[in-house]
Amino acid sequence: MLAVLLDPDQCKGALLVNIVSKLKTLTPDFVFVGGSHTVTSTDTLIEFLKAEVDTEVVQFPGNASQFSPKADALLFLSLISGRNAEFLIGQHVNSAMAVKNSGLEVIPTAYILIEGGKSSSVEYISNTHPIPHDKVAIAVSTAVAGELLGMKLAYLEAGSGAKNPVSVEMIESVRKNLAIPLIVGGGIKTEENLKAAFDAGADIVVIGNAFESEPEKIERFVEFTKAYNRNLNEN
Ligand code: 1GP
Repeated sequence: MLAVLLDPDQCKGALLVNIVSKLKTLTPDFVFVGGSHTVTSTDTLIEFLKAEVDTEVVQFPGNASQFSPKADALLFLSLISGRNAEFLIGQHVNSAMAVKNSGLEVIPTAYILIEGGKSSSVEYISNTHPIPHDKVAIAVSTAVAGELLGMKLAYLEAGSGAKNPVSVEMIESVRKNLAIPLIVGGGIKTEENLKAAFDAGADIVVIGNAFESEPEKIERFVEFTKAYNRNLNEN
């Protein structure tokens, strides 16, 4: 499946209007909303998306202040590659009652940051170290720990705008050791990157930057994902 990521800090004005006009007719599987740096509610953006597009809107928040009860679901992310309590449990406590009272679908997510060839906003803002790109066994143990803790999704994140996406070897090994669905994102720019992530076992691929710089790619990537699924079903 394909998720189009809208970062409220990057995706606004004419760019937002352009992307939303495409999302009205194209149907990716999800629209994710969130960013590392935003410190306000995403209410207005989510309200706008819900009014304009048919795709499910899933929050992918960088902190508690981004929470909006207006989305369809919330990835309740715990940054388990890091050792900063604020992003393991602190932000969760801050938003817990608002999240619970909203009645929203909440998906506990093992969020795992992988080194992507350049320093990422997540790394800087969360003040955590990513798992080195080639340390597959550490990524596997981290994801399995998340699953054992009861998390319902694992997310391998190379960081927005990463130079190198998460490696095929790492995706394959994590996939092999997990029963829960696997999300992969960060630095995926081409159909080849997308195919490699799907082939390696990603259930959902998240793309932000590539669509912000070339919104016309959305159509190609949505079509590519549909064709990939048709192929899977036929074979
Ligand atoms: C970032 O995984 C997402 O959180 C998407 O990354 O912006 O590099 O596509 P890109």
